[in-house]
Amino acid sequence: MNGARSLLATMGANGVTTVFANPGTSEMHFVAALDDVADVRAVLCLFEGVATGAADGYARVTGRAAATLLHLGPGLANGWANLHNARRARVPLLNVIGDHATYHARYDAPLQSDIAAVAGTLDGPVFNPRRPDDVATEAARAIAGAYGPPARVATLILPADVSWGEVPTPPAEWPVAMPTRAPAPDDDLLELAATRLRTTRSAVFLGGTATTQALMGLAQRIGAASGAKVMVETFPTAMDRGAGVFQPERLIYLSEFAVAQLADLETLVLIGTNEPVGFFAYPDVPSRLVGEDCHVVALAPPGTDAEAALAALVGLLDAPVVAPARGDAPEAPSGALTAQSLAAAIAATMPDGAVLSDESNTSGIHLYGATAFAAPHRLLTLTGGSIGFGLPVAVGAAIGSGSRVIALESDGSMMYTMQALWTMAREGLDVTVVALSNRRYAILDFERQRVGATGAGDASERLLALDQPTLDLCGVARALGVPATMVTTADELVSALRRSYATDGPSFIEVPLPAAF
Ligand SMILES: Cc1ncc(C[n+]2csc(CCOP(=O)(O)OP(=O)(O)O)c2C)c(N)n1
Repeated sequence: MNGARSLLATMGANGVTTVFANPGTSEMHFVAALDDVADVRAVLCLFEGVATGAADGYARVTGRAAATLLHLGPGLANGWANLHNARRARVPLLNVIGDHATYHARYDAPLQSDIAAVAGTLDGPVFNPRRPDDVATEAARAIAGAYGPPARVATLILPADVSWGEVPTPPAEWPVAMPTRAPAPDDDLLELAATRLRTTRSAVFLGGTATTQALMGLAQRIGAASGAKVMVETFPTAMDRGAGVFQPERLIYLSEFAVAQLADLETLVLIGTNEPVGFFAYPDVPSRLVGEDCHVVALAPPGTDAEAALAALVGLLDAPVVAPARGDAPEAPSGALTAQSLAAAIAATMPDGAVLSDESNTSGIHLYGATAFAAPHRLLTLTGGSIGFGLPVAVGAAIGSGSRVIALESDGSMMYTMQALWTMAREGLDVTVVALSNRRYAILDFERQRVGATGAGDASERLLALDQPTLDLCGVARALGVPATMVTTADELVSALRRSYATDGPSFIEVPLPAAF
């Protein structure tokens, strides 16, 4: 038995049974060992950003870590942006990076780089076993580090000679990472939060792991008993939504409006997340969104027990059970394709239990409202602001959940990681990709005004328009093995969506839309 095989066996023993991979020479023993370890499924991704985003998506829908397999520093760097999104999503993830053999490093071969330094920027622990018989324990430590709490991107750097070297005495049982309990909330903070919720203009602010139906239901009771608003962060990791699910008010993305939304609050109680701040700085707009006099109570920061905090507040406030608001999903739309009819078409046709990977950007401005009473589903959003997350996350979410995934993908973002389509085709994943083609980086038109960057001449226009040549998105999808169709009306979109939900495997629907701004 070699080090690579002991890694895979340890992963299997710890439930890390899916690996999203883009291998090279230094990972060949890991690849070969896959034939010996049946309980680990490896999925080939044609770009590292697909592998890392898929591991993020898998964790968002299962709560469990998947692994990546990446090739030295350059492979890690190619995958870094979606690891950044995963870090911001606070999901568990085991990032496995092959390296040169330990004795080869000093020769400064072409692929040599400081992998640990790059991995260190992900805020998770980094492990680097130097002998084959250390691999299993270090891997178990890395998996424990990934689960935290808080959940993190943990990295295991595996030198080639550690991978191919013999493990002299394999353990009788593979080491298992022991789960660690998330710390309970502080009693004094609980009392303070309960008192302020009752006596001041306040809001409970949810994020992180607190956006499940069960936890949002507790928050709803707290809101009803205390008079506090219940809000949710702008970009939740995985949020239950739809008919029968309590829907908190979402913090608006635009700082100018978010400041107004929070302006009258005297108390903000944080559950599962940190204090909200502006996505960017803008001239004359504050970075902090709450008013100066607002008392922020960090009751359950990331990595602590959000459920215990909410349950304790329910108890302290003696909060009775309340029914979620009722409403109807929109009718299936007809007529022109617009941001409104797109949102209505998605909401009207959504299959029960679907996962919505939302990278619709400006074209999706009506989506959140329209889907409030759609069939129950789970919403995954762009936690770290690094575009190109939606298709890779859809891959991982489809593999992890086994449910229909709808990936709403704006054209500019899609072009970062469209290789994900090939993995969808190869693995036969039930993903409906809805490609929103406004042929612009439309949000940047708007951002340009917001930051006060005036001047809109030909040179700057060429950096915002996705034309000359026009992107043939259906052509891209077909080239990567996914059947594709372009719709021209809302009626056609509704039919194409219904057809795709009834068909196994991926499908691709291109929706031409006018720019929303
Ligand atoms: C990795 C990364 N690169 C660049 C950006 C900057 N950026 C933000 S939005 C955007 C364009 C988005 O265009 P598209 O996905 O077509 O959505 P639209 O704005 O047209 O709705 C860009 C380039 C980013 N957020 N992340």
